[in-house]
Amino acid sequence: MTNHWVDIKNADVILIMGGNAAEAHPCGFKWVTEAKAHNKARLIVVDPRFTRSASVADLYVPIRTGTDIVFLGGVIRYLLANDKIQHEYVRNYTDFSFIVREDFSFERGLFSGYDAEKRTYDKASWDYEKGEDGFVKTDPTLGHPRCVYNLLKQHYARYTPEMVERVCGTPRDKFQAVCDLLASTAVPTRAMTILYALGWTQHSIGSQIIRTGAMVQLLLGNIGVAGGGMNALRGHSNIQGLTDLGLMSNLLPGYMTLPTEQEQDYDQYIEARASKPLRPNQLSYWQNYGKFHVSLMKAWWGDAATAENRWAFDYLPKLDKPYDLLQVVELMNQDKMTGYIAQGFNPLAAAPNKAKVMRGLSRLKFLVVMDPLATETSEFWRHAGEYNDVDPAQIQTEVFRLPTTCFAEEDGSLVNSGRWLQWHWKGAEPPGLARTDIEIMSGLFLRLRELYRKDGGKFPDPIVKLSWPYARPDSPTPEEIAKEYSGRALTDLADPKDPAKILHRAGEQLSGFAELRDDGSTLSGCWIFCGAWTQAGNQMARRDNADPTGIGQTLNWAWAWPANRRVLYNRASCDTAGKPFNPARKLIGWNGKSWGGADVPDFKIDEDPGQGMGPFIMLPEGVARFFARANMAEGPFPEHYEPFETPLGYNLMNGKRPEAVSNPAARVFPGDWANFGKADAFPHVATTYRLTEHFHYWTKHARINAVLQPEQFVEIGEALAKEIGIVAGDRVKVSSKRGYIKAVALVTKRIKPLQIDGRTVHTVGVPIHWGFTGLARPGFLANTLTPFVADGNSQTPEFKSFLVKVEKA
Ligand SMILES: Nc1nc2c(c(=O)[nH]1)N[C@H]1C(S)=C(S)[C@@H](COP(=O)(O)OP(=O)(O)OC[C@H]3O[C@@H](n4cnc5c(=O)[nH]c(N)nc54)[C@H](O)[C@@H]3O)O[C@H]1N2
Ligand SMILES: Nc1nc2c(c(=O)[nH]1)N[C@H]1C(S)=C(S)[C@@H](COP(=O)(O)OP(=O)(O)OC[C@H]3O[C@@H](n4cnc5c(=O)[nH]c(N)nc54)[C@H](O)[C@@H]3O)O[C@H]1N2
Ligand SMILES: [Mo]
Repeated sequence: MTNHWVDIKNADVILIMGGNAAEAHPCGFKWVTEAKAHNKARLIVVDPRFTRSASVADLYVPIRTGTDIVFLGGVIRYLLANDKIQHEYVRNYTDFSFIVREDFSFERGLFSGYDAEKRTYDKASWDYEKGEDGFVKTDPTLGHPRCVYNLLKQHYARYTPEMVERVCGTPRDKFQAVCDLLASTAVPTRAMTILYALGWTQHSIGSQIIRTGAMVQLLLGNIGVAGGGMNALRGHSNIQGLTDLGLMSNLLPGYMTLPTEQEQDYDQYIEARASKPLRPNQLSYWQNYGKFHVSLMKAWWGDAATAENRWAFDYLPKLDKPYDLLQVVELMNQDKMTGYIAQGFNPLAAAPNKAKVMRGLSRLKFLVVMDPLATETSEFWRHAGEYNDVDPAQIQTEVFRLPTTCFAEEDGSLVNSGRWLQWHWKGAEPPGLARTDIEIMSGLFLRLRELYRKDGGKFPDPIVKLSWPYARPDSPTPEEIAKEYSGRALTDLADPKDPAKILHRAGEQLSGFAELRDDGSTLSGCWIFCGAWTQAGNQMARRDNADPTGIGQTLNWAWAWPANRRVLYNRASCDTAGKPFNPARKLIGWNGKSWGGADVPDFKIDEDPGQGMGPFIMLPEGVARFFARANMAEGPFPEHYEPFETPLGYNLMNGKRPEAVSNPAARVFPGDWANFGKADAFPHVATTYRLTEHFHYWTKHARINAVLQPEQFVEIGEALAKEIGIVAGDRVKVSSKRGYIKAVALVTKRIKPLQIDGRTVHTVGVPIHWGFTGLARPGFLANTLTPFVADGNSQTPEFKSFLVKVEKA
């Protein structure tokens, strides 16, 4: 979230699109209710299904899955055509006036530089035009035909209400009603929040859907303000912490990135990330990358990371490709993976195309499952009737189960969607043989290190020299690890402005990331967490909910990254002179000497606004981007592509160009092309989702949840039920190109057929929670049905839109 949960109460308009907050985030949803009750906020829900969120909305609007870019592109067109934008904001705080290179082009669904064979773009032309001084050329009059404003207008001119109706199936009057409500927040005193989750991310074009939403918010001046923002409602209680700490194959902690295999040189690696400003007087805060990086390497390798060995740069793996879930399953299938550790993860249930995952797991030599429960993954080799029709004798994989504790049985911190690090305390002692994940990982590490010490190996240094300074090496405490993430001084640190003044003695906890240095004198395991545990103690354990201005800014409750800031980009809540656009919901302001207010300023604290520094200080532009340059796989402006399994078979937005029906830069493994179904055999659109009564695949082990939602069902609209001759309670068979499941039919008024380009399209809803372990009725895995294709940026699978055929079982 750019904002945070409590801040939702400040919104005047709430758009829930690509998520179902009432069911998947029932506690956080109370802030939506607060906004409606106390702020007369209007709630809009755009979803293929009439959900529990929709049931309390002022406006429910249906949409076909995977077509949100057409809808949002239509909104962009409407806002530009009817001059419903916040002018001062857009002119000063975005790249509207920036001039784009002459060789950049877009034609019928493809941008300049496409290589059809490799399915990737040469992105050189996706850039601004630069002057002799190295800065980007701009045209503040916005008259230049290649300035971002004009290119944007031109790009979305095709996204008309007629197209929205034909592609999304959204009735024109409903679309118009959404446009009017959104446009009402273009004035500086009204704000809209967008709440989204997997209904936007789990598509082959997911990242670009989210960008389109962000562009709408920028046009309306809704980023950086109270009650505004782009708010990703995250999943598992600590999934925000997972990405913060870099637990993705291409990331390092704090959103730093691993070097690629082309980057063998340390200086080259740093220079590519420490971007110089693209406009005069801009901050471009990532120029400090080296300080964050060296402090990380000191945390990981201690004294072994020295100036001479370039802070142990050679110890870092150099990436040839992302090693996300689909890649790993693909490598298993190619016999390129010997073993796999599933820690708190149930890939057989969670990954797409169960048959392919099954084949992959069966080819491993060993599989380690660290989990408090028996999962489908740990039992994948067991015959479970029709649901898991395998012959154990044919599977040679050796499976080890290491029973872990569960989050409620240990102390630690969780990062919520609003970036708050909240400390928690254990509620119970773990049962039986269960051990914490930290103990198990430490045990593995100490034994591996011993093996490397004894036997050597190709390159033992990264393991043997890993810093392990914990009082009990076999069981580091959460407190020790939290202090390390936050960071400390390794030598006495003098004040750069006054060398006689010592800021911190060696060994003291640091106050924040501004103190990090690139000379080896500081250590921090995750720079954005720096300040979470200071000399004053554990900031994450703070529980003072005082809210001095009444807008939900409880700065002494827990601790938010970065720097305890609650609303990112909050400088943009003020005009160019530093006066809040909306004094009634003031976050910060300029008092003539410094910035301050109800939040920690996202700006240089003493920067005079007259100097023209832009509010988006992490970007070299200093302003927000409509034109994404080379940062996205499929183009600098979001463009609609059909899901890989499309009920239409063509793309109306580009005149049915055959090479650009679906995302031309999505990731597909060669063997999977034959595994996509077509509408003639699989005429119904399916989408998968969760229910409040279950948490993925593990609450079916708890009796009360298993009783509440005992078995797999699928939601089918009344018209489709009639067409295939079934009534509520009948058993149906749902098939896709990958396999079939059987389920109880729930016939409902909540899913209506859509009219798409002159034909009727039915949507089928498939909740995801059941399988063949636990106390609920044994059943199929929903992911038997889903396709193996991913967004080319995030590698997230297309769980939300695929084709099936439903028939009476
Ligand atoms: N009770 C409960 N809560 C949970 C979880 C759980 O398992 N149980 N899981 C947690 C996790 S890990 C996550 S990631 C979050 C997920 O949170 P959500 O994303 O809110 O959860 P989903 O149920 O997957 O909801 C997706 C919604 O998007 C809609 N949708 C599908 N396709 C499209 C589309 O193309 N466009 C639009 N506009 N909408 C579409 C679906 O109909 C559905 O209503 O929930 C978290 N919260
Ligand atoms: N078709 C379809 N597929 C989907 C989705 C979808 O919407 N549609 N959503 C996707 C999403 S967003 C997600 S997040 C995944 C979820 O997929 P998973 O993360 O695999 O699902 P969970 O059942 O939450 O698995 C978590 C496991 O962690 C264990 N666990 C709990 N506490 C601890 C602990 O402290 N330590 C350890 N080691 N284990 C613990 C639980 O027992 C459980 O088995 O599913 C994905 N798959
Ligand atoms: Mo998730």
